[in-house]
Amino acid sequence: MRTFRTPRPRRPRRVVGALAVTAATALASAATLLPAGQAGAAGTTLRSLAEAKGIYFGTAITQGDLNNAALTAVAGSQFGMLTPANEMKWDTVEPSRGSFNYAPADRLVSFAQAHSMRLRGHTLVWHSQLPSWVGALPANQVQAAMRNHITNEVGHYKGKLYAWDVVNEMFNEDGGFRTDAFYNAMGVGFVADALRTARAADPNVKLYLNDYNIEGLNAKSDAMYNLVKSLKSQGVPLDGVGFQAHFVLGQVPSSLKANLERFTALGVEVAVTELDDRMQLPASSTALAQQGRDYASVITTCLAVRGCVGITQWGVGDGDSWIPGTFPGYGAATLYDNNYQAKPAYAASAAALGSGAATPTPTPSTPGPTPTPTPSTPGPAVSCAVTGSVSSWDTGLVENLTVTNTGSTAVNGWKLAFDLPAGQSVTSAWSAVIDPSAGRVTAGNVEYNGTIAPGASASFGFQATHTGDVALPTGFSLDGTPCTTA
Ligand code: 9MR
Repeated sequence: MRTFRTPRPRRPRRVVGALAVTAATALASAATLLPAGQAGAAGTTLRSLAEAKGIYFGTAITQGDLNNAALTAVAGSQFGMLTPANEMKWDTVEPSRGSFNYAPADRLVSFAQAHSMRLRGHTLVWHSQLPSWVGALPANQVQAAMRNHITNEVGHYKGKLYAWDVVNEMFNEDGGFRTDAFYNAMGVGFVADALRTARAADPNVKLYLNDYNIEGLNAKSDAMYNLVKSLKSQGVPLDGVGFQAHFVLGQVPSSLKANLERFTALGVEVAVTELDDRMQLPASSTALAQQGRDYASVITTCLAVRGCVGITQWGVGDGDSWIPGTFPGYGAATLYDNNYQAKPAYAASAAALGSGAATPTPTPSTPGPTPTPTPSTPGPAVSCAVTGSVSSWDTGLVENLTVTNTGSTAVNGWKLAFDLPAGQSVTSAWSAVIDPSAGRVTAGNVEYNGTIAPGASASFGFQATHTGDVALPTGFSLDGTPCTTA
């Protein structure tokens, strides 16, 4: 990790993290990755459509899936975020105490990087897929084992992930805490302890709590809400809440939007992390049409909630889904059939992401009355400072930048220009629109971070390819005024 010499500013309190690239950039990058025969409308992908709207669209895959050419062709082109479905779980990573195995997850990380996908880490602390040695520990050793596991795994993937599901599925359906090894040993405090340990191991990755059946307003989501509120009030590092969203056909909760919004009001971002929508088999055309409406409503809701940063479908096609194995007689839960052909829900999802939206015809400008200039006392000149960090691997890098308004008047709508080192080329960006992709580029604000009050900051980031020079950019200027970096 390289940083400017300045100390890192406090993590911004505002909800950030939605992905946004210019439509042109998104389509261009998706097009270069699009394999022949790809299902979906020519030239557009769920990924590019979602990114043009400022959110991500992701999927979960296993290392075994990497041997399936049809699956990887869809995964690598249609989705911009990848969650390893099993390979980052405790039973794979640390099957015996102190012995760590990252090879399976590393393969998935390499696949994501090769396809310029970002990654969600799943999951560090969970009662399931937990090796028996953890459950057999005396209570007074569980905290040390948990901390060691988190420190090692988060450290291994430091700088490579967008987010971690730090604690998964900690609640029972009635909102009580699940009495697993962690709760039994440490009580409710294990959640804060896990989050703090993760933050110490990677200061930049987003830290999430993740659960199912918390999508609507109910006792379980109330419990998550109260926990998040309490953690935030104590200053515990927590950036987001993941709503798994394993839905049953026709039962997307009508309170989804209100529920997501009560969480974002607490200062966390939200994401749909494991979306699927199961139906009784065989699937009828009526059911498949309903599934399209279900997917579309989830997407429309996320787009309508400021701070909803993206949606991940759990699995690529119906044949990869966990549903038939767990709910006999049910299935057909994803956007793709067993042969990776797009189902009606694909078109419904693409439409919800704006695929059919007509490009607005610019209104011919008839010269109207000249607006009277508002008398203004000239305020102090814009003044700014930029801090940043970069994490790189052989051909790629992830960079996070924070621009602070060091002047005394608010900035309303901003453009930060800077020079990328030779050989670096932006492939995707979040919380800013970056154009062009190389050379002297300009990052412009997205809707929700356009105003920077005096003393406040805006943060954004991008992923780029490089040819060896992984230095931070130089020559920053905010709306034409040079910024300091040291
Ligand atoms: O998709 C995962 C499947 O391959 C595993 O067999 C299963 C074991 O619990 O876990 C699945 O993923 C789960 C996820 O990690 C947490 N939420 C529920 C998912 C479906 O079971």
